[in-house]
Amino acid sequence: MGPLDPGGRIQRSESNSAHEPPVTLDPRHEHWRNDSPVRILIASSPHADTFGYSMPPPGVLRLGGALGANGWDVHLVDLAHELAAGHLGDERVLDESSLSAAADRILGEEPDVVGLSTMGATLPAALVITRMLRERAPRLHLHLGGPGIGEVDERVLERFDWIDLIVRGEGEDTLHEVLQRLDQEQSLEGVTGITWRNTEGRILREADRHPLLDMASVAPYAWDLLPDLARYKEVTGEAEGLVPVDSGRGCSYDCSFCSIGRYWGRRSRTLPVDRLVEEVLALKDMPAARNAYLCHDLFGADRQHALAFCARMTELGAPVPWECRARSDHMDAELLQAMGAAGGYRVLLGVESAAPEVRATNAKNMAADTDVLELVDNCAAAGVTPILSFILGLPGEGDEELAASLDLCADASLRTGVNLSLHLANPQPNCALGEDYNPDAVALEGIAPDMAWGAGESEPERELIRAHPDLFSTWHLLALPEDKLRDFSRIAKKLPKVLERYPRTFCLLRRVRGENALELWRAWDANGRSFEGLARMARHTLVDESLAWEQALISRAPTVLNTEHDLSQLTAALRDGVDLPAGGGAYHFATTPIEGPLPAMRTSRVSQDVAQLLGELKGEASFDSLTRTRPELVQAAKQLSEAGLLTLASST
Ligand code: B12
Ligand code: SF4
Repeated sequence: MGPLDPGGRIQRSESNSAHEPPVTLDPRHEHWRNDSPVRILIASSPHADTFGYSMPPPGVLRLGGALGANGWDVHLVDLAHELAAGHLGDERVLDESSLSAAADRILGEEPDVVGLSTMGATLPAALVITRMLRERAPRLHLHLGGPGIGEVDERVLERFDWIDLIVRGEGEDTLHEVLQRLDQEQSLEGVTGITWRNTEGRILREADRHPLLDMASVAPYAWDLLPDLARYKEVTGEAEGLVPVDSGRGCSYDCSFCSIGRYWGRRSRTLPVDRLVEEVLALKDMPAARNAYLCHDLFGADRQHALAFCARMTELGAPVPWECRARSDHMDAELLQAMGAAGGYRVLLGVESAAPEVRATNAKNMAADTDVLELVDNCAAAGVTPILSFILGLPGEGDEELAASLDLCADASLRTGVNLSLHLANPQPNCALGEDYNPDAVALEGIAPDMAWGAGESEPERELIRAHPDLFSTWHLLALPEDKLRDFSRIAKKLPKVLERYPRTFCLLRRVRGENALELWRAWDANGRSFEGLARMARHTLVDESLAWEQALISRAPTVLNTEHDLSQLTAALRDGVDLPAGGGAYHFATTPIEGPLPAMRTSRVSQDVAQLLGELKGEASFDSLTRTRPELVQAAKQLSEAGLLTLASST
């Protein structure tokens, strides 16, 4: 690290090379590089989240495309992928040694300027790597950019004097202008969108840059500058073949817990329909690509754009499946139908809380008439799987509001194919929660907020996090009583899994015990048994039958169920709050796997004879073996097979 000299200039005094003289880093007065064109390297900061490894970073790809189009000698390195691929060490974990290898990997490209792309979670690693870079190559110009740096820019420059410049917000035009100035050895004064250190060591925050108004001008991805997508998928084994598409940027809202609105200047823009269609269709020619992941957080904010995109994809025969992210109040039956027809198969929806007051306190501004359960039904009708996202412990949430959210999760889980995603409120920088609660926020051992998963665990990162808690509130939770935070964390981890596996049994238990979802959760949590154990403790025949049914569905194996209750009435009874099916009857059901893009099961009501026959045929592997062992059953087995109730291979 270079100390500040008395004149306030940064003196780069430490060098690994005995031949290298100390240099001052000031483009106005010094040749800080040789005379060849500026060579810039953009790297994404390393991260140990497996899902993260599986997708190349779209921001870095766009920057590569934009700088290349402007004639710069640009290189890209995705350090998350390099880490996972074992290129930074066999251990494939973030530690002193892999961070050091990351610095060497960057230096191996012989850049003049290095820009690290950071999220809040990867900022500590970015700082460790850039510190190493400064020690090893004092002449390098070191930049940071990305969503992790938008608001802590001045403090980062004040405290870490090895960083020269921070780009705030959209990077394409800003970086181009910075490189032009550096290339011509001109001052950076007045370049909008940067915070930087001048000759006197003063930190200057230039005015914000206006976000690009027209996304038509963004350059195509520089796919050729990163490893092939197939390498990404090979390394992580991710099977969905997801490819991120920079489909739109920004958000005009300012929800208290989210930094996206502020980072992108509270403006939402979309990639023009033709460009978006083109970028999605490009997946067809990309080995290992299957599904497009539209990155814009606000699909449907521009409804005409969303409908036009869907119409075009439908005309083309929906050749590429895609998923997106949206506000619940921007979706409705018409748009969802259009999405489903166009290949849209999944949408992440921010619900945050079931309580309108909590949403209002946290500036969600969700339309008052949004009916989440109706929305889920509309998703099911359109064949689009909703992921409902909730945040636990937001300001304004008490037990009553929390119970309402968990009840909503339970009710939604009774609808077909819902995914639930529960999070803890996290006062990260650049959002209202960060501003209002940062000084009191707490880090709790064993509970990393989702934003921080997979990062901040190496000693050099931890040292920075400990020394600068105000910069790294990505690791913090709201200052609520510890037992409450731990309770939220257990709910977030365990409840979605139970509701995805046992939606009926959970809702049935809630009903027969006369409890709400929070009370039932607490009873289960205090009991310490598995959920199945808790259900059996109820000693209630319908609960037992519901559990057996759901276990059969989870097992994905064909199963016969003989019950006292008509299970075909159960879901509707729970969903609509009408009488539960009466006991004392004799019902028979068969569960069978069905073909489709996602694993699914069908439950059919069958006669006693069929149930008996299916029971007898259980364990039979093929028609050939059946012909040898029980020839008298072959004809009946064929009929069952044609009815979709039996799956026997035709030959061994
Ligand atoms: C796609 C996406 C992913 C992908 C790809 C990640 C990646 N490395 O790019 C996946 C699914 C892998 C992912 C994972 C994670 N993500 Co993510 N992700 C997104 C999402 C939806 C879109 C990002 C995007 O590509 N936008 C489009 C591109 C063009 O924008 P961009 O990357 O920001 O880049 C532009 C500018 O920021 C700037 N810029 C960026 N880097 C640099 C560098 C330099 C030098 C310069 C000059 C400029 C610059 O210029 C770019 C072009 O204009 C955003 C939400 C959002 N809308 O931003 C969340 C988001 C970025 N993710 C987030 C998080 C927390 C994560 C995880 C850390 C979660 C976790 N704990 O596991 C992981 C990290 C994994 C990893 N390896 O990095 C948070 C970050 C919050 C924050 N303030 O830091 C966001 C904002 C979502 C949120 N919940 O708020 N993510
Ligand atoms: S949660 Fe969604 S709507 Fe709210 S600010 Fe973030 S991106 Fe915008």
